[in-house]
Amino acid sequence: MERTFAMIKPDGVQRGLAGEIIARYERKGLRIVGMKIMQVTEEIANAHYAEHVGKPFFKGLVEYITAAPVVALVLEGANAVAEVRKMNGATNPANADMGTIRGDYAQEVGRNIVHGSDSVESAEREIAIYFKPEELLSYDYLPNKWLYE
Ligand code: IDP
Ligand code: MG
Repeated sequence: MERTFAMIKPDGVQRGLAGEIIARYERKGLRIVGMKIMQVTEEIANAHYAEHVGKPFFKGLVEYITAAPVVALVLEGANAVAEVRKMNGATNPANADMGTIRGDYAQEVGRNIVHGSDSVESAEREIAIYFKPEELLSYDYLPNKWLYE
C-alpha cells in the first residue's frame, strides 16, 4: 500500500467541487487516511512548492494557494501516487484529457483545482508539511477485500 498527498485547491473549494472530487477518489477505491479543511499560510506554501522558488509563476502560485481554504487529503491504495496523478490529469487543464478532474473541471494552469504528489518521496515530504502523524488514521477498510486479489 502506498500513500499520497492530494489537495483540493482554493478554486475547487470555492466552486463547490470538493465533495465531487473526494467522491471520485473514494470511488476509485482509495482509502482516506487524513483529511482537513485548512488555510494554507505563506510559510506552508513556500515549503510545499520549494522546487518552484524563483520561477516566473511562483508568486502567483503562492497567492493562489493561500487565497482561501483548501482540503488536504492523504489517500492510500496500491500505486496511490500514480493513480491520483492520472485521475487529476495534466498540469495544464487545456492539455488534460476529458474524464480527468482537471480536464472536466478546469481551464487554466494557474487555476487547476487539484494537487497530487509526483513520487513516493514527494508524498512523504508533503504529508509531513500538512499533517501531524496522529492526524493520519489506519483502520479496517472493508472494500479492500474486493479491490485487491
Ligand atoms: P503539478 O501540480 O502537476 O505537479 P507542477 O509543475 O509541480 O505541476 O506545478 C505546481 C503548480 O504550479 C501547478 O499545479 C500549477 O498550479 C502551478 N503552475 C505550474 N506551472 C505554471 C505556469 O506556467 N503558470 C501558472 N501556474 C503554474
Ligand atoms: Mg508538482
